[in-house]
Amino acid sequence: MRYPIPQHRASEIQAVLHALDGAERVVLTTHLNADGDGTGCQAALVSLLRDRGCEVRIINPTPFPDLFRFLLPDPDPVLEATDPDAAAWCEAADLCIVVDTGEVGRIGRVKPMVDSLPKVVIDHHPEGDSPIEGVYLRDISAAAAGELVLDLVRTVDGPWSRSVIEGLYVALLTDTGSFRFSNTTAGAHRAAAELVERGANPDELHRQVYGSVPLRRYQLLERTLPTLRQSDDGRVAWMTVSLADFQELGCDASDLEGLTDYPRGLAGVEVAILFRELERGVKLSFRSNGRVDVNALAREFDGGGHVRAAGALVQGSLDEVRSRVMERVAEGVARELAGESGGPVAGGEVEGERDAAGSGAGRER
Ligand SMILES: [Mn+2]
Repeated sequence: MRYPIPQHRASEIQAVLHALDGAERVVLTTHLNADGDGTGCQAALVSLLRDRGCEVRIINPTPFPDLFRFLLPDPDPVLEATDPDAAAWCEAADLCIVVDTGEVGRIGRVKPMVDSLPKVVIDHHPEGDSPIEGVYLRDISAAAAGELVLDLVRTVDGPWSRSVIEGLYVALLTDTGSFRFSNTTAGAHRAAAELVERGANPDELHRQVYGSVPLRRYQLLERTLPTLRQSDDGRVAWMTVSLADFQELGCDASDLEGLTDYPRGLAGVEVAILFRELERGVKLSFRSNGRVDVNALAREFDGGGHVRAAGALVQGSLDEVRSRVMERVAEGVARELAGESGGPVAGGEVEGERDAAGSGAGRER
């Protein structure tokens, strides 16, 4: 093996392999609004499980994203949860593998379909309030769930198929924000290096994932950038996406990707906020540059997430919500920086933000 698997992971991997033993029909699922990590892991796991003689279906709570379809092996393993056959397929299955979340609420409408199945959970988020019961491969120090799936595949030495190599590379690529977020560890680079050595093409995969921007995304930026503001003390910056612009341009949630980089990138900013006007209420996306725990800020509005990325859904008109939020955020930031014990807040990633409604509608990555 090119580099060792950490001991705590290795023992959990053995438990997962034990759970896979004898499984013949396996359902794979991930969180609402699947991202590159969830879908990349699924592509790899389909390949691994088929190699072991299993029949596999991917059944996700929201539609499988077109952007990541190229990762899947043939024949197409996706069965949409809205498909009338999905529940019946699950009923005859003998195992469910959940990737990139361990929270009951995050698998939405898939939950009742897989309730009675034994479960394996492969995740890199901290345990939440309502954990899924099952055999866990969890390590919050993993940059992506894909890093854990890679260790699983390394343990059994393959298959080193295109879906494994590209799926797991894309999982790492997307969850680390192209290897620049704070979760870009040596371990993430080692995992990526192994995948490149096995044939992943960084240039081509980056282009497939990030080089297909629709024009409307730049048009939305053109309309949104003029709303960029910075507080007098410079610590907070924010932008606003109006419902009218969003609808006129025919945008979807994926078009908001990267917008918070603009307020977050301003000199002196500790906290960036994106206000997104909805038909009912306002979606807040918080990002921290590392000194302020935005999970704590989001919790003040019944939201949550990670220390460096969090979200909330607030009822009220845009103007009213914005002034209320700015007031509380100014207080929160002042309090956090005053009480700072030195050093940046630990862990957390630009991933896993959730809103108070629990609908998962606000998830961006
Ligand atoms: Mn992830």
